[in-house]
Amino acid sequence: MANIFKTIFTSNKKLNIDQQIMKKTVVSFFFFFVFAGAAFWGWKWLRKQPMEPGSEKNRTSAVLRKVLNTNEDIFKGLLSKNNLAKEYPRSKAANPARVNGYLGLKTKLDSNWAMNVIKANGDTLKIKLDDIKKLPKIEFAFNFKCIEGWSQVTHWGGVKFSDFVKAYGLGTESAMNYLGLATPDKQYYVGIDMPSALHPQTILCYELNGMTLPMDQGYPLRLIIPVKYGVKSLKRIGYMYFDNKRTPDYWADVRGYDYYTGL
Ligand SMILES: Nc1nc2c(c(=O)[nH]1)N[C@H]1C(S)=C(S)[C@@H](COP(=O)(O)O)O[C@H]1N2
Ligand SMILES: [Mo]
Repeated sequence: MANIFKTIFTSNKKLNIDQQIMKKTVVSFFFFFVFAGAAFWGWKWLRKQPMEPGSEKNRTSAVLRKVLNTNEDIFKGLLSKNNLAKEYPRSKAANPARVNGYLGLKTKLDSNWAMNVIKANGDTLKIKLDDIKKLPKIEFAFNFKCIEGWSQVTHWGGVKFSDFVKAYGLGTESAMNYLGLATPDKQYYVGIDMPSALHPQTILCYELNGMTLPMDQGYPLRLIIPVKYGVKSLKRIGYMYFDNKRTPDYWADVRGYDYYTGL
């Protein structure tokens, strides 16, 4: 045995086929054990690391959280205003469009609905759908993607969020780092980084396929944000607020999804 090791690793004669196979096998096993050992050791180390403060119940590893946050920081940097989501001919749009997600839609819609915009100084604006409709309207079709693994081309109409903040004098608010949206019953809520909210294709949307939004697709007003996965396109906006810290997010807080879910 010792002999054959000596032959295959130190001999400078050309090895025969059996010796070559033997050499490759030995080398492969060596690396296999080194990597398996490293993985096992790494896993034991990870298990011993402290949990993130405040996550006693759902036990989020502080180290893993740091990795996720670093990834998020890298990928949020990829967003740019010049980076438009591809638009499609409206004739390619699904009709009817698929419905997904009923969080925050189970409560009866108040016939007196208005969007509550909570300003930085605590004042609240109550904005009706008719007010929104007075602002310039844009329409486009794009490929809407859900993290559950489906996507479809859909055609939406509404007001650019960036036009909305200008029209309502929300300069101080839109200079903050994060936007927050919640349904009227607060059962569903999303947090969005401001650069993505101000992206030229992010709209406060009130039309689907050229018609009034269906109830289960967010009537009277929803967000459509093509630079993000569907989870961020909150249906039935009840509240809008702003913060320099991350605003709460149904899927990112507790449930541990990526906060930015950028595309
Ligand atoms: N209020 C509310 N908005 C929501 C959801 C939800 O459950 N409740 N689901 C989200 C998800 S995961 C997706 S994919 C899209 C689906 O939009 P659609 O029903 O118009 O296809 O809505 C998003 N907005
Ligand atoms: Mo989704």
